[in-house]
Amino acid sequence: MTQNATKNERVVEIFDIFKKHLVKFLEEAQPNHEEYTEFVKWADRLGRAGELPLYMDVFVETHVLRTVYGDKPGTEPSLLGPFYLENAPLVTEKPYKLPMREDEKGEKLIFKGQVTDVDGKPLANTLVDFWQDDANGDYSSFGADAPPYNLRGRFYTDDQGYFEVETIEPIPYKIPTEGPTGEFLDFIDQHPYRPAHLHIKFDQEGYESLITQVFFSGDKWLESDVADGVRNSLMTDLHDRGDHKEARLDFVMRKDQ
Ligand code: MBD
Ligand code: FE
Repeated sequence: MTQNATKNERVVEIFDIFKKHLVKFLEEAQPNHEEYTEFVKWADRLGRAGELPLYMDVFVETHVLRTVYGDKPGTEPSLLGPFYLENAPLVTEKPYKLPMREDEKGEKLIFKGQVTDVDGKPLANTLVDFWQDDANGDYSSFGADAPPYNLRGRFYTDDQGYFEVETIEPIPYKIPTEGPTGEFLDFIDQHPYRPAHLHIKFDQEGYESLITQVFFSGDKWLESDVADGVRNSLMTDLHDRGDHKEARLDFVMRKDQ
């Protein structure tokens, strides 16, 4: 017998566990064959509409994070979400400012923070990868009329692990409702909103990549975030500084393994 070179033991392991729980789930939920067929048609529409990443990141990603990273030290991770793009423009000129239009709508926001390890040692030259929605509630490159990579940028922390970046205040995000994901939201009677949030991904040699989000106290949707991405430790205050707003949050990265 020749060995099947592409057999993946981890897939076998996960599929076995999945089947065990699937049977338990079916025994409890007792979907009939018609309901099964309706589900397959809906899942097919979901995929064809390109909404599979959206649906997964809204309804499943939070559970992956809570299960695996629940009680580890360091900043709590939050959802990567479906709107991350690799290779956002590198911003090198200080003061850092996210790429935006000349007449970008929205309130100017200065966001700052310090990145350290779990012992409080500053992590200089950490790559900070930033993305968010615009004042219309759109992410660039995903149906927005904004130019590619608008409000997306990468920059490095200074020798004290600090960074400070100019952007605009994000607004609450309404996930698309006109497709199969919206259909599903109607079935479960759930609103389509996420509280306003900043997405940040931190990368540093020898440390676990940290993917997280920042939320603002007082937001109307914090308690009922459709994607369940809010964590109390990721909340900060927006301070009014007259012609702009300012917010700060510090971040803690943990070593690889
Ligand atoms: C978002 O903006 C988001 O961050 C997530 C996790 C899911 C859908 C839209
Ligand atoms: Fe988002």
